[in-house]
Amino acid sequence: MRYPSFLSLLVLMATSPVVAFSQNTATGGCPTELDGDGVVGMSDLLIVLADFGTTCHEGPPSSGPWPTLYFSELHYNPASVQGSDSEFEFLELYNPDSSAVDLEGWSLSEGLSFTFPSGAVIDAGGFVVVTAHAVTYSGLGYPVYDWGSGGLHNSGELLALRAPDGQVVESVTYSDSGDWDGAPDGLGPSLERLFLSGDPSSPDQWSASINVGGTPGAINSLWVD
Ligand SMILES: [Ca+2]
Ligand SMILES: [Ca+2]
Ligand SMILES: [Ca+2]
Repeated sequence: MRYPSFLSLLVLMATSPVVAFSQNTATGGCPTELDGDGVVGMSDLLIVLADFGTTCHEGPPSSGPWPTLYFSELHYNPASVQGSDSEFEFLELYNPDSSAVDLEGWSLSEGLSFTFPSGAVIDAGGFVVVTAHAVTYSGLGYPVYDWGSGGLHNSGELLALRAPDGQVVESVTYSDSGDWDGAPDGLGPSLERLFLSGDPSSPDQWSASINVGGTPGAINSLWVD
């Protein structure tokens, strides 16, 4: 659709009688009566023109029900041959749904503190990577966000994903001990989710990636679901 230019609207205003924009509010209501004087007039048009060209964005919903997103991969202790934790740590989120999810206002809490900015989206069936050092993983074909300060503890910790109203959509407590695979703890692979069903804090839901450095932004190497 081709919209009239701002200039042509000004010409229209200058050449049209004011009465053309006037309408009595007593006859059926006037959604374009903006300045409260009871008449749809030139001052209302000027209010509209002040916003002319603005892209209107309703923003994400502010309440649930929320789609379920998953922690799908944790690279909490990259091997020294790959590089430092502060440059190569990442976590990955996965959206199994058939619709994209607007991530604005979603946040990571507990072990990390990060809120997704306006414009953040996780595609249908897609991944986003959140990392200590976004430059490391940028330009590789998937969305990357920098969590700022802090990092993923090498001995494990609690991570939570919260919807914009603060509701915890998913949380995971990972570890490098007990029944948890120890290879992601500095030997090269990341810790990858195997299943989307079951307790995300159970070690049998996770396994070491077959790839050194894991599979950031892509389906996991040993995905079962
Ligand atoms: Ca770490
Ligand atoms: Ca390390
Ligand atoms: Ca992955």
